[in-house]
Amino acid sequence: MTNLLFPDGFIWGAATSAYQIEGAVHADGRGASIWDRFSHTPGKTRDGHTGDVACDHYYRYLEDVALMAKLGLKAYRFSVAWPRILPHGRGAVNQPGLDFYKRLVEALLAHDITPYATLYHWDLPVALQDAGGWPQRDTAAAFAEYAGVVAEALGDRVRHWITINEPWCISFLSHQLGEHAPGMQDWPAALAASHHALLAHGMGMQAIRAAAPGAEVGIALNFTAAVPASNTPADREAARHFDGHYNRWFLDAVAGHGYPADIVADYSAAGYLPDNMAFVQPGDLALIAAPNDFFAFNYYTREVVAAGSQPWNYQVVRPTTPRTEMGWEIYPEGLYKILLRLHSHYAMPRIIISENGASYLDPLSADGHVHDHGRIAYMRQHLVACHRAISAGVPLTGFFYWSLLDNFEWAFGYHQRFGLIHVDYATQQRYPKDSFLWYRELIAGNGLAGG
Ligand code: IFM
Repeated sequence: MTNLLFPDGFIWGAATSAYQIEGAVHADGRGASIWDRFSHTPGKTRDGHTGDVACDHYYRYLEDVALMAKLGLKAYRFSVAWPRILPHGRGAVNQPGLDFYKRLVEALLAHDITPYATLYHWDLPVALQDAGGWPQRDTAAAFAEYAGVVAEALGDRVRHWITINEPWCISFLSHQLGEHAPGMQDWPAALAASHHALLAHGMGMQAIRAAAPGAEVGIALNFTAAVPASNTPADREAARHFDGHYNRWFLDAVAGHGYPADIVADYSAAGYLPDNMAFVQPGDLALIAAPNDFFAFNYYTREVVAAGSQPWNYQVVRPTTPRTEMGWEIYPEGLYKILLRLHSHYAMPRIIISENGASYLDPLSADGHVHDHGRIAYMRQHLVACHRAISAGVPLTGFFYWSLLDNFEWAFGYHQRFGLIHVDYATQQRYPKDSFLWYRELIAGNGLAGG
């Protein structure tokens, strides 16, 4: 039996993002984002699903905060929708948009739930996309303006900020693979976007700290553990590249090591850097590497990679191990290893897991229950990995389950369910799942004795 007691004051949280839950896309002066446009473009999301209504959280936030209180959450990570605040991306501030987040934060504080506000979780205002979007350097400057506006308005009540969520997704998933908005397939644009998303983080941190002195700020990177399919030099070379592309590209830059030279060389050899990293201007790397108050990351799975004809042509191998509904392998060992690596190699002084969770489609029973044993097992295994890491000296201080509610899972629409709370989208009724009750017990006991 594993003893799963966590350090006193451990931050037990849950996370969501604006476009995935809020709905109300035309309410109170909100502008359009690239996800409004993308999801309304035929063929981009499963069954043409959009976030137009989502979980209707914009109107039901009080009910949702009451559920958070029932769960005993210590902290809630939400994102602010940039187009609610600056409908055209820059310039005139839309006060009703700010007021919504003020009301949300007040409700959280009234229940002793610490707000963690993410400023960018992928809903770029379309006006900025039309001016070039993330491949354009100016988007980072626009982000810093926006960050300053929000921090100025909420900074007396919100002390914890995450600038940018998952820059890998913002750049490569969205500009090279084309699976997310804006749906581009262009390596040089994706690489420029990756740099500008990190630059936005650096500039945004400055803006937040200027507007809200004493605020604690970080970025949320997403990591995928990379494991070679065999011990052959060629497979290990493929895993090196995969790890560099998904993880080190962002991590090394944020940690002050600059972009990894081996990956720059791989991208150059592949012809992906025609301008030879000209997007990196003097001073950028120092801005990107400015110390964060905490280091946050999201973890879900690993990939097993085998050699291709070149490191960047690696192949993903699919072992027949258990997977979640997303098809993502359940691999808690990867979380443990990443935590140790952040500690031993990068000496991160304070670490937070800003997302970890699993999609399962367990049905709602006639009596209003969802018996989501798979999710509970996933959570338990990943929390055991966290606990092992803490015992090994890793300064892990918080864990945010993804997600509080079932919600709009981007290109998968509503066909994936990550929530602790089942949402019946036809009625907008919320039903806490068994995992909600399990997590509630865990939070109340600050872990599980004999867990
Ligand atoms: O739903 C997403 C979230 O928006 C970002 N991180 C991964 C989650 C699951 O895919």
